[in-house]
Formats: sequence, C-alpha cells, structure tokens
Amino acid sequence: MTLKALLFDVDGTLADTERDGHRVAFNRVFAEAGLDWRWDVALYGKLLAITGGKERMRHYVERYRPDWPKPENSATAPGVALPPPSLESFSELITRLHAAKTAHYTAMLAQGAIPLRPGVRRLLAAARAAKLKLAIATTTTPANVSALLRHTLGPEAESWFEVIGAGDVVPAKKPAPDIYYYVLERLGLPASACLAFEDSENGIRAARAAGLKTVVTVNDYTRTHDFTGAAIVLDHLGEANRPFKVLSRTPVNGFSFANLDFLLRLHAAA
Ligand code: XBP
Ligand code: MG
Repeated sequence: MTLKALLFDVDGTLADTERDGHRVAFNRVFAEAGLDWRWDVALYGKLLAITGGKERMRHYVERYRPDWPKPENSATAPGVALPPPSLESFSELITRLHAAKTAHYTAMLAQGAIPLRPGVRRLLAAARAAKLKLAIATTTTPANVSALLRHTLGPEAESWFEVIGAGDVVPAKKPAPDIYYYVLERLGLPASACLAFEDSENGIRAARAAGLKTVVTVNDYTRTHDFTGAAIVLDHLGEANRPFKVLSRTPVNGFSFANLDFLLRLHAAA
C-alpha cells in the first residue's frame, strides 16, 4: 500500500517536552497548591511509565505517598493548604491541579521554552509539499498540542494536520492503541497506508497494536526502552548538516537524515 499519511506522537517526538516542560509545570502547580509533592528528573522518568498527566498524578499518590488518603476516601488530606481543604474530593483535586498545570505548561510554550526536535520542521514541510496527510496521535491535552504547534510552527500550523487525536478523546491512553484507531478512522485510511512516529515504549506499543509501521526517535528518557517491532530506531530525524544515528538494524541504507525518500523506502521495506 502506498504511503499516504504520517502520524505523529507529540511529547518526546515533536519536541522534548517532558523534563523541562511538563515536569516543571507539574512542580509549579504542586508548590502553588501547598503540596510537598516534588518530581525530580529521575522520579519523573519513572512516572512517565504512566501516560496522561491526571493518571500520572493519581499513580504518584498511590505508589509514592502512602501517607495520602486513598483516592476512594474522597476528602483531601487534613492540614494541607488547599481551598477548601476538607471539602474537595481527590478527583476534584486532580482535575484542578491538572487544569492549572496545563495553564503553566502552555504559558511556557508561548514563551518559546521548548523547541522542535531536529528534522521535525523540515519533514513536516516536505510532507505537506508532497501532499502526504499529517495527523497527531497523543495522550497529552489538546490545548498543549495547539500551543506547541502554534508557538513553534506558526499560527496556521494546526490546520496542517487533518486529524488531531489528543488527551481524553479516547478513554484508554497509550499503550492502548485506541488513539491510533481514532485517528485512522477519521483519516479514512488503513494502518498500512501510514507511518507512525514515536519516542517511547508506550508509544510504539500503541502504534504497533494498531498495525502501524513505526519510526522511533529516542530521547534521554526513552533511550533504554524496548522498541521491538520498530521499523527503525534513530537518535533523531536528522538534518543535512546533522546526521542521525541508527540505533537498530536498518532496512534502508544510504541516508543521513529522514527525508520523504527515506520514509517511502522504510514504509515499503519494513
Ligand atoms: C505524553 C504524556 C502526556 C504528558 C502530559 O504523551 O503521557 O501525558 O506527559 O500531558 P505523548 P497531560 O508522548 O503521547 O504525546 O498532562 O496533558 O496529560
Ligand atoms: Mg511520546
């Protein structure tokens, strides 16, 4: 089947957003709420095993804060400076923290805090010129996707993507394949006509479960993940003056950056 669309994960794939973006925004919100939750770089790496910010906060409390009242015991901890401290349920707390975190994170993006990864801008432009369809498949909140695209690629960039599948639009987040099924259905394309781009084990598990050939670009948090089933694993997409490194076996030789020719051959070969 001919290659017709490129499906991009966001966090870690389009941009290195986790360590200096999402993590920082979570910590700011915890401090503002008077919570002594603090996610350092190493702990955040472990927490990334749970996709979705709300799900990640719940997991943190369950796994690392046995002192905290269990989520099912609805009231938040007594003595914690939260308005109003005793009336807010755990779910409400998580919802409120998450909304505030999204506001912090999108403000950081508006200030240009997080650049795109190497080759992303170039590849998107090449794909558009060749009339390949573009789509997003991510677990992050839709507002975060809009902010990243707008502030790195320009005010029109969201319209470049035929489908943006993000956040709670599907109940089961990656590694479940649901977000990819959602995007494929709206594109009206079979998985065999697409390539997915991912950076993490949860991401490739989701893409592979949906039947997608997947290009992986690793980052510091995901370098040691299991990428079984990847079409290829790269350190990044590369530029003419900044060659990628191939970290897996390669079905395609003779390229130093991911251009459309490279992707077409990978799609045909993998
Ligand atoms: C990565 C995620 C996200 C972000 C946080 O998503 O798991 O949850 O870390 O975003 P992907 P929210 O790699 O699929 O883009 O707080 O908005 O959930
Ligand atoms: Mg990712």
